[in-house]
Amino acid sequence: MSFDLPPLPFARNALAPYISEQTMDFHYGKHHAAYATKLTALTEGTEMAKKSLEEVIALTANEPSKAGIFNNAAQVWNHTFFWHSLKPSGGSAPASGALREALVKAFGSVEAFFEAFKNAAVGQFGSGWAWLVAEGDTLKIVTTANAQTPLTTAGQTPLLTCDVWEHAYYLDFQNRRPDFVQAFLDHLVNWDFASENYKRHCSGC
Ligand code: MN3
Repeated sequence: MSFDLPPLPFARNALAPYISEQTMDFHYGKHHAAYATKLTALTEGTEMAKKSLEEVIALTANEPSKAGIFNNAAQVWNHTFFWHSLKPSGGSAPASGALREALVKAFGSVEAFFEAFKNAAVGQFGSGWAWLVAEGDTLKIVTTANAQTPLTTAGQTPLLTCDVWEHAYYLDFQNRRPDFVQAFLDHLVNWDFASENYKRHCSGC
């Protein structure tokens, strides 16, 4: 078994001008692909190769001797989750429904959520990720460094993520991470995906 690069849920040019085809060629075609290739090479012929991606992440998290496997496995998972967090002509916010209610309850208003998410994403020092997660009956914004993922935090269900590694935005925004995060919130967020994740979380409560 190998850890294949999952297909993109949209065409490589579908998110332009906010995420250009050139960025997708590098970010998906080179970075994401390389994590999958390295993970396959690192696990080939071992018990890990028979596990699911989620199992590999759980088995290697917080194990310094397995950091190479963890980093590549988590980055494969995080990137696949990120692509599904995006869609052409996305953004704004869910007009109605349980997730909108939960956002208002947790952050005061949808606008306040946007501001808090942007501040967290911009404030993540160096490479990492900004996430909207569900925990119990509330929502939280968390950031993770490098390949870290809320998947390994008991009780947290990731709903949505924004990749804030420089490779995610440098070709399109250079050093302007705040502009990239704003474009993500205004034009790219796939709220249908976040709502589905939230529904699954709530059915497990
Ligand atoms: Mn990335």
